[in-house]
Amino acid sequence: MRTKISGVELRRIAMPLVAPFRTSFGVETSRDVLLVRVVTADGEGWAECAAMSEPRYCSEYVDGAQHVLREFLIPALPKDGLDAQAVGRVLDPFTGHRMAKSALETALLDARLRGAGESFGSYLGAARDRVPCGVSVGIMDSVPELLDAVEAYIAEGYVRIKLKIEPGWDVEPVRAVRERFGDELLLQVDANAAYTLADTQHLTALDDFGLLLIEQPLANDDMVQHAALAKRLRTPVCLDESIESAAHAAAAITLGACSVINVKPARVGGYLEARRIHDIASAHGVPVWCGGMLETGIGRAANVALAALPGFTLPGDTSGSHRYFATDITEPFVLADGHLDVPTGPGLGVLPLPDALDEVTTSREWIAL
Ligand code: NPG
Repeated sequence: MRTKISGVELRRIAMPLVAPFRTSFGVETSRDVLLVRVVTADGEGWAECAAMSEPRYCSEYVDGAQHVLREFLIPALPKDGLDAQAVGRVLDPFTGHRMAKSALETALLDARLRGAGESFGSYLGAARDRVPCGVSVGIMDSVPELLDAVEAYIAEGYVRIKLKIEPGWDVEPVRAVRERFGDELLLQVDANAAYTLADTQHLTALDDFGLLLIEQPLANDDMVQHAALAKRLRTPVCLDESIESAAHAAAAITLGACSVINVKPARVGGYLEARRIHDIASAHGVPVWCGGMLETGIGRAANVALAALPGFTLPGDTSGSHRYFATDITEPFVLADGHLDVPTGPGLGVLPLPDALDEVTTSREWIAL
């Protein structure tokens, strides 16, 4: 079904975080988010671009994403309209820029699904109406501070804890969390590419703690080295940054570079590619889970829908809105019994609240087609 598009609004919002979030690649204190709103003959569609302020997690960054959308991706959309499922093919001649592409495709899918009265979850193939939620815990100044934070998240109901690690903050915090909260706690770690293969011996110390997985221990393009490391560790290796497409996922599985995949739709160019990764992983018996990038309610809604697919067998980084923001731009996602409900309304099932959105808006531009 072809949808005629009249234009796209690119809107920037500034969202202060409730607490600084530190990873091995930097500290976030506020989220500078690019929102995409498409206006089509079917109605409007919304999406959130996951690119961060600086190109540290990957090469994309929010000013660059807005630039490539304005100058290349939006002008490439055919004037007489297109099927939202064909967006990927239309944008394919432009290399990279997956986060920008993902936002444009998602907004067009949202418009189409809202027009058709179908939810994003139903369209993607969701198999449940709520998803179990984990929480990602940043690097802290001290172990007692970390234990307090983990205790509070467990009290809120989070069913799985992910600790950010880096050289100098790995075995000790993991041991402390295990000793304090016991062996039953679902626990995993995320290095964001902070180690090299020379650290193998050191990383084997983590094998004693019954972790669900170690995420992205080595550099993004170290696929072969990840395969070598995976042979030496008992802890399952999960890839995040290394997997930018279904082709990468297939290669990683074939190589033995990972036995679990963190699927972040923005990182792989959109929810349709994310579903392809889910399908490939499922066919190989490789579990996947849904990552997060400090999304507002708009991005969170789409992630929760994806996390409801049958192959997402591990809890995701699909935390409640208040994990990051005092006030969200949508109705907040609130944890109930450690789960979030999959939105059931048409499209993403949530919309920005106009007043909350205006309050945090820092700029808007309209690109007519
Ligand atoms: O809960 O939304 C969330 C964040 C989960 O740790 C998280 N995200 O490396 O997975 C990651 C990390 C991240 C955050 C990556 C921001 C990139 C940007």
